[in-house]
Amino acid sequence: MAVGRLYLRLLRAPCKSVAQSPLGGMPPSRGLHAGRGPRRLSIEGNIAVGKSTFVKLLAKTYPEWHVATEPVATWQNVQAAGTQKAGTTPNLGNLLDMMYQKPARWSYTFQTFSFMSRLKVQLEPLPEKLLEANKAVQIFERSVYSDRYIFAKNLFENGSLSDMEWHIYQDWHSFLLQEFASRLGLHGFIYLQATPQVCLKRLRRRAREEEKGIELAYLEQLHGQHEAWLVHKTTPLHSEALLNIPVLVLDVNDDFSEEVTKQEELMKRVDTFVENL
Ligand code: UDP
Ligand code: D5M
Ligand code: MG
Repeated sequence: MAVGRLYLRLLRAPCKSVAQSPLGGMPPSRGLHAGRGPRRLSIEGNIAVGKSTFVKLLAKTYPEWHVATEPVATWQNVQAAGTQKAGTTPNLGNLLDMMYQKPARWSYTFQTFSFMSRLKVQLEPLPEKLLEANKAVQIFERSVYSDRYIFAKNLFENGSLSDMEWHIYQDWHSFLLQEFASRLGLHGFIYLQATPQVCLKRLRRRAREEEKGIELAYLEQLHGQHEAWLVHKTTPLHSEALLNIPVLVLDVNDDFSEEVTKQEELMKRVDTFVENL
């Protein structure tokens, strides 16, 4: 389609913003999927709210979609890259555990590593099956945005990142997001919402070793960050485009891991949301 005609079509589309994105090629905001390329969504939510469970459910319901889980295993087992001395072990340790044990020492390091691993996941080329699909959908468990607007921000506010670290972090984060804008953009967020108490119950049930010391207060802080960013929209963001990305809020306080009726209800909401992107 000629660019002019496409532009006219976009202008006529009801309730859809055509404001020029400050992020260049980043998918523009509010339900504006230009009809080409995959719809890209991130599943957001507190620790242990059920994101991985939800992503698995999506994969089962929509086998044609491409889903990417959070690279937690990479953080739990950091491998040295080719530069280690002969005879030394390539396993550098469990950075997730190190961060929880000594947050002031390892939080900044963790942010650099988690950002890189999320960046790589979000930049991966489209799988073959999506290239051929009519309406392709890509799902990510969390994103480079939650890294910053949930975790890094919270670690700064609770004193685990210094002023200097937070400043430097934001500087390179904004720079890299702009550099990769055309390939990083998302068209929607699905926010799995539950009380910190429910998350704590699920966290204890999962019993991930590194998370044994997590207390309700930390989940309450993270809950507040999610609500501020995705519901109240009071979190200061690096770009307006991000503010306008549509958010589907799903209440998952009731168990959905075994409840077929609840699962069907959630999938229906996702279906409608994705259709309208
Ligand atoms: N879980 C649950 N009910 C739910 C969703 C999840 O009991 O409705 C359990 C799930 O089996 C796991 C824990 O809660 O033991 C955390 O879920 P998950 O790993 O999916 O959470 P994430 O940290 O990825 O958000
Ligand atoms: O999240 C996986 C685990 O990793 C959980 O303990 C939170 C932690 N996590 C994820 N991203 C970050 C950042 N950027 N900083 C600090 N901690 C982080 P789960 O919710 O279980 O999928
Ligand atoms: Mg998970």
